[in-house]
Amino acid sequence: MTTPVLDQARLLASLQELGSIGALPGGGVCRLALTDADRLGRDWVVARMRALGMSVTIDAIGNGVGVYHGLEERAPVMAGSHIDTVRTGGLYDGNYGVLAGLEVVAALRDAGLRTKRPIAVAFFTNEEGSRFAPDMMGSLVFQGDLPLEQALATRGIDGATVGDELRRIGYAGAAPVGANSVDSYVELHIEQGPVLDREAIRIGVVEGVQGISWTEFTLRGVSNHAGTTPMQMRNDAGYVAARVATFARELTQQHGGNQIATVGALTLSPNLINVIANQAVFTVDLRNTDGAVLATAEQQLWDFAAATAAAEGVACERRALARFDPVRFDPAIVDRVERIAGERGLSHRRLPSGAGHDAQILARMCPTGMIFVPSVNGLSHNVEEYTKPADLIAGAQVLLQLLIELAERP
Ligand code: HGY
Ligand code: MN
Ligand code: MN
Repeated sequence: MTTPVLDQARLLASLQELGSIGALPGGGVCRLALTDADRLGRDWVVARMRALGMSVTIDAIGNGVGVYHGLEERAPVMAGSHIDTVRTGGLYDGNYGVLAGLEVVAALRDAGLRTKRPIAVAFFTNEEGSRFAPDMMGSLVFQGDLPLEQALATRGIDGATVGDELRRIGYAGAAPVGANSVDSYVELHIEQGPVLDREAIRIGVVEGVQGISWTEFTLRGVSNHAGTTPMQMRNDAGYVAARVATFARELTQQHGGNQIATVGALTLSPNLINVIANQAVFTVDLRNTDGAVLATAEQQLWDFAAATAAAEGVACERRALARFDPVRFDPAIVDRVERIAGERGLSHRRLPSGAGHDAQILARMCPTGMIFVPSVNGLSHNVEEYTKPADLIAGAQVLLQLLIELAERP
C-alpha cells in the first residue's frame, strides 16, 4: 500500500479547534468528564468522525468509537485516547491521540485507500478520573473489568452520579459494553513528563505504565476554639492531615527509585482561621513502576494515618479510589514503534509512562502500545502544556505507519 500523506495543517487546526471548546480565559482547557463542555467536545469529535464517513457508536458508558471500514470484516486496529480534561488542562493531553487517529483516517480517505482490517478511533469516557474516580473508567467498562452498573452509580466530587450525567448530556449510548473485539490498540500521547524534552529526543517508545494507588482519607476530630483549647486537649483533623501529607513525601525519600506521592485534594471543615478543624478530606496518589514497592508504601501510608489519627483522638476512614498494577505493553508493538521511529530518522528512547492511560486497560484485551512525543518543560495538567508542532507531526507520522502496518498484517 502506498503511504498516505498527513495534512499537517489540518491536524494542528483540529487541535486548536477542539481546544477552543471549554477554553479557559488565560489559556488552557477545562472539560471535566460529563460536563456540558465535555458534551460539546464529544459532539465536535462525533461530527468529525461522521464527516470522515466513519460509522460511529456510543456505548452505555459513553465511549465513542468511529470505524473506517476495511476491505475485510475483521476486528479493527484501534487508535484513540480521551477528550475529557482536568480542571487546568492543556490542548494535547488525550485530545492529541484522538485527533491524530482521525487525521490518519482522513489521509487514507483522501488517498482513496482502505486497509485490510478496519481502523477504529475511540474516545474513552472519563479517563482523567478527576470528577469521578477511578480514572480510565470508560476503558475499564469497555474492556469489562468494571461492571457498567457500578460505574453508572459512581458519585463524583460534586455529588452527581455518572449515570445521571451521561443521560443529562445525551451520551448514555445504546451500544453494549464488555464484549468488544479489538485486534490491537495504539495510543499516541504527550509524555507529560520531562524526559524526552530534557534529552531532546523526538519519540518515546513506551514500554509500559507504572502502578497507581489513589486513596481518599476522611478524618473526623472535634472543632474547638483556636485560642482557648490547650494543645493536649485537641482532636485536630487538620494537624493529622498535614502529618499524613508530609509522611507521603517522606515515603518517596525512604524508597527512592520511582516512588512518587501527591496530595492533590484537601478540604478542611469548617476551614476557618480560628477554629480547630473537625474534618479533613484529602487524597493521596502513590505511583511506582515497581508493584511490590508500591504495595509496601501504600500499607505504610495507611498504617501511619491510622496511628497518627488514633494518637490525636481523630477518627480515620479511608476509601480506595483507584488501584492499578504496573503494566507492560506488547513487546512486538513496542519493537514496531522503535523500528518505525528509527526508519523515519527520529531520535527515540524507551521509557515507562508516569501517567495513567486508557492503553493500560486495553492491554488487558489486545496487543497494545503507546507512542510519546515531548512535553516542553515536562508540563502537563497545567494550562501551559505545550508540544512543538514538528513533534506533533512526527508522532502522528509514526502512528500512521504503525496503524497501517498492523491493519495490513496477513
Ligand atoms: O492520573 C493520570 O495519570 C491520568 O492523567 N488520568
Ligand atoms: Mn491523558
Ligand atoms: Mn491527564
